[in-house]
Amino acid sequence: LLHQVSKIQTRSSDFSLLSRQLSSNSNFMNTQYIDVSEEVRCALFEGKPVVTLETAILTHGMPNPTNVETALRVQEIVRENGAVPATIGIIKGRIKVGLDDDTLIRLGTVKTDTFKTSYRDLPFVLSQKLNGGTTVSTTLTVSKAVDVPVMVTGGIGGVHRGGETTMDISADLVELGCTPVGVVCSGVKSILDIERTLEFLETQGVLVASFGPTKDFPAFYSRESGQLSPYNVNTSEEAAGLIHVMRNSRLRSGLVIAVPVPQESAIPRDEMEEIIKVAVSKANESGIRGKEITPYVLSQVAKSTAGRSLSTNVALIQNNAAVGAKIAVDLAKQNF
Ligand code: PSU
Ligand code: MN
Repeated sequence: LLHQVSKIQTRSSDFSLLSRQLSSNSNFMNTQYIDVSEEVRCALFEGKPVVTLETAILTHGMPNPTNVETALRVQEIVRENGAVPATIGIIKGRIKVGLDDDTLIRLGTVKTDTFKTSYRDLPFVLSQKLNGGTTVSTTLTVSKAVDVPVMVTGGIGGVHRGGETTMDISADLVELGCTPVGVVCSGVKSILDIERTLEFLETQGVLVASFGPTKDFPAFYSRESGQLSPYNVNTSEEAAGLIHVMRNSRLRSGLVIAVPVPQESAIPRDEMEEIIKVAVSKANESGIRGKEITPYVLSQVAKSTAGRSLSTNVALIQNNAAVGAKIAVDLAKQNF
């Protein structure tokens, strides 16, 4: 019994040490607004591979019930590939790292009063004790605050078409520029201006590497964008190597590992282009602005492809989850 008690004591003092480490880690974000689940806390303490997952896709990017099914499946895939999933979302003004299934299902089902929470929205959502799906920009910030170096999403935000006049540039790009976390995604949606997005990432100091044999920067629904990625890696070890050096050398910025959608689920680029043009001009005509644009265009595209774009979206996120988990596993090895 004594042995057990002392084990428990060590454990709980270990945990308080961990919490102190976590809050002092942040000249970044104070962890007092963050609750880390027991499972994720243990994994972090034991140096096990962890992958963070965003929830703006769950709350604003996909229709119900596909959103919930996908979020749950993505967590399973992360586990099957040897890492611990940490889905991040905001519940009544508390940032949760590692949502339990019931909470995740509720967040993806009851959509009234649920905020698409980008970095700039945090003071409002937290102080008003609201629920929120976290975009890549917020998820990155929280990942850094709890010291998880790998996050997975479908596609990051980017420079919007016409961004040179509207200045609609996703906060994802700016946070990537000052948050040393590796983001595994399928590039940016072709609803965006891909060339300018890559330029902006370069300016922010964000390394972009495509993953696998395709040298093109992927365009979310399509494997190619017509723009080359500045770098290319072929294995999860190589990708982990990039993240390891980025962190170990204390660089300020993050990096993007761009994984093309699996061939069998891809939609050809020229086919997507027409559909997207229509959706973007419909958004303009209907006066859709700011944070509403991405969810609106995604839903229009899903409608006009009769759900095909949604299946592609699901397939690419699942694939990214597998790749992200493998990278986290290899990174955990390099960190020892
Ligand atoms: N990837 C998807 N669906 C999405 C998004 C990404 O497959 O809905 C979300 C991400 O959360 C990303 C956000 O951070 O869209 C970008 O929104 P905006 O363009 O308003 O910055
Ligand atoms: Mn925007």
